[in-house]
Amino acid sequence: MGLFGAKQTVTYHVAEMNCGHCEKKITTALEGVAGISKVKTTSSDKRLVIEYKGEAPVDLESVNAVLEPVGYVASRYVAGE
Ligand SMILES: [Cu+2]
Repeated sequence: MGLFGAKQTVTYHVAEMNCGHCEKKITTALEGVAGISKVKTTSSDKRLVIEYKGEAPVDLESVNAVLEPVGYVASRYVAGE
């Protein structure tokens, strides 16, 4: 847990997340991965928010090891993009 139990999140961009079906597929793929406590996807802005448990955020490489087999690639998220 972070300080005072604050939620720790990391945000990524998933270019091919276009609809609710994609959201669900990505969420399902990432939920249950060690270190991930919650996944939130928003296709309207192609945003993937991962709530994690450990000290370090779940890195892009780990996320893509899970997403690429189901057809998606995550990248660094830039606000307002
Ligand atoms: Cu879709």
